Amino acid sequence: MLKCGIIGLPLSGKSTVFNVVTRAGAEVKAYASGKTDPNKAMVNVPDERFDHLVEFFEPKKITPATVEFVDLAGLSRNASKGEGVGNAFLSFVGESDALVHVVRLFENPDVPHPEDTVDPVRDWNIVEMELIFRDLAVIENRLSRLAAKKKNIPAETAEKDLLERCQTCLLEERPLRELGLSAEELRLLSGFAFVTLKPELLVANLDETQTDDSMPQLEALRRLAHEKQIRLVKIFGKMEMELAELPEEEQKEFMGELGIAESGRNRLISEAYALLGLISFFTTGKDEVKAWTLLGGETAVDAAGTIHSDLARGFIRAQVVSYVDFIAHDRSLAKCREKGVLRLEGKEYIVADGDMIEIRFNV
Ligand SMILES: Nc1nc2c(ncn2[C@@H]2O[C@H](COP(=O)(O)OP(=O)(O)OP(=O)(O)O)[C@@H](O)[C@H]2O)c(=O)[nH]1
Ligand SMILES: [Mg+2]
Repeated sequence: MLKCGIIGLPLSGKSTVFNVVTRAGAEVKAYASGKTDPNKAMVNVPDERFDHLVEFFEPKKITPATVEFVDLAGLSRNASKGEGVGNAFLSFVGESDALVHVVRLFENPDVPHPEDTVDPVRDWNIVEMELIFRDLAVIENRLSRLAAKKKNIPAETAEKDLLERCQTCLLEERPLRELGLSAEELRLLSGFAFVTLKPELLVANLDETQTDDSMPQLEALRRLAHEKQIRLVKIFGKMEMELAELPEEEQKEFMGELGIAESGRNRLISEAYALLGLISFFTTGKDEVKAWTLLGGETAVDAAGTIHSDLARGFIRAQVVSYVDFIAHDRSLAKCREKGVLRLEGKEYIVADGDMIEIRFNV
């Protein structure tokens, strides 16, 4: 199961954002909770195509794609040195596939700021440095073990070279994701669970009164996001959390009044899904309409294996039509076949986002 870990300084609004996304109703306090066991919840990935297919097929069962969100304790300065919730926190970060980094823009005299003032760029840097320190410590540990050996085998020498490159990058205060490592190098490093390799989404947590899109702190954050090539999402945390607790109808009404087109919830989930490089394919029918998740670049046989290992083992062909073509041809498979947009693909076919797939197999 894919996991998005929500990180940030204490009292930046992480649990609030978690509630916006998951509607799980996690506890939100005006003082740092310092708890180490994270809140977790699964969410359905919003997808209009999926909704449309459900409407059309009217299946007995509906199974949307899901992602898990994990709300972690606040990471403070010196966490990598074991202060605060330190190590427990960092091990949870290591288990996440992607990071949702919440920074505080909201002013709220009732909620203290661990650094006393609101300064999102500074806060982002504090957390980022802690993540860098964590990865550096892992590397130093491994390098000293390798150095302690009398003789390194060739694989260890290669590992050492790669780790030293990573170390240099981190010492320049750059995250490992900026190093542009090859798939092979990433595979070699996968056991270390480096946290600065994880894709990151930046969430600016605003108070509902901060509607000025050009406020200096938001601009500064935008520049940072641009420079670091991180996606930035704005959230009116407290207000959207309250909104998320209302029934769907009332939410729409409120959003209309506030001039928000898409809820922060939907935006955040979709962004996180895209951040993870995930795509969806669909299986459809009267029994069930289901959205399945693949990594971009995976093949028809991977798709088959996601559904059931038997389908991968006995794979013959995949019958594929894209959602867009299906809609364009009156939602008729017969018409799609006639026009040649319904295809039979082999094992190596790279699945595209929105493909509707039926696996032909024989076991
Ligand atoms: N005014 C305002 N207050 C907010 C906003 N977001 C969060 N808060 C308040 O800030 C306090 C902390 O919010 P949480 O979501 O618990 O923050 P957290 O980052 O999870 O805190 P820890 O888990 O203790 O590190 C709560 O009292 C929230 O109501 C916001 O957008 N506007
Ligand atoms: Mg919290």
